[in-house]
Amino acid sequence: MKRALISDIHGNLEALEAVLADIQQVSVDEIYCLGDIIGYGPNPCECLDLVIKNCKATILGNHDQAALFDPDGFNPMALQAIYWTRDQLDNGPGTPAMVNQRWDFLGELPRHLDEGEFRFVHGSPRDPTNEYVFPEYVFDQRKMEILFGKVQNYCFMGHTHLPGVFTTQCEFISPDECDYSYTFGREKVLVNVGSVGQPRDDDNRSCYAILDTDAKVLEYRRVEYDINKTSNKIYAIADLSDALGDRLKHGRGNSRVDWRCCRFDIKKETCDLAVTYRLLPGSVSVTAASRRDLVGTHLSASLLRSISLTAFPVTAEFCCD
Ligand SMILES: [Mn+2]
Repeated sequence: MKRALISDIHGNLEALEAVLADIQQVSVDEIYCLGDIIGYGPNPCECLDLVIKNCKATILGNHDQAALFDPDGFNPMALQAIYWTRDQLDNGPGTPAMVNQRWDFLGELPRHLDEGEFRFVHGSPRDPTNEYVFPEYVFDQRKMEILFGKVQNYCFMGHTHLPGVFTTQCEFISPDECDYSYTFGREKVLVNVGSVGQPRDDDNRSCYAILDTDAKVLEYRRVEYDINKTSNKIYAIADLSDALGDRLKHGRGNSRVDWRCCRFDIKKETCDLAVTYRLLPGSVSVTAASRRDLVGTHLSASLLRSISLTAFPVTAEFCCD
């Protein structure tokens, strides 16, 4: 069976329509959605309607959950967007029955789905809704062992918006590094399928994956969509920060130290002071005492206060994925 795995649509209708059109061309049997249908983007109702119509199974994402309940750990930009999204869901287009259908659909979403050797979650196999599995976690063998301990064979997830395959050898293999195709062996894998509506891996095209459950092959696909159309909608809505439109054009989340820089630096054990990290527009400059302080961390407000400023320059913004 061929199954398309989409995730992190985030109210981006143009991206979702482009991906659904691409899926139609490659003939899959069914579509699973791994959560975050809404939040950030300008068309939550329309995206929900398309997911309800097209997806055989859907998992609850943290933004879907935040629309239903009190948001937890959201920054001001994400918080304002989720309150606006709630308002859209309450007053959105369609009949009162459609409004109810959208809320009912969200309210009944499962947190995970297990089908034999396949597990589907939004965040991680340990905490299916909220935990991130970032590429740099491959540096933390103990953590990866715990996560793999929660998986029978193959686990599929979204949440970080960073597509790639984690192996039990503590590797992270991006789509580029496997030529967009990965064949499963007997080893367990954790697979991030990437984001349809807000890619963050420096490629602004929508990302999704097709899983052939018989051949045990995963194929990544990238799809172009009308980014300017979506961004302009965001710019026209006061409650959605312009930064949410800007980031679609760059295809990146701009809160974190680039893990590839960290990986490179760790191999060069003696070059702390020579490293310069990517500077991001409009971000807050900080420096850190050691590169080890930065690997695998979010630069949260508390971290910024606790770092002693000595060595190389690093830049970050506060964010909520
Ligand atoms: Mn997300």
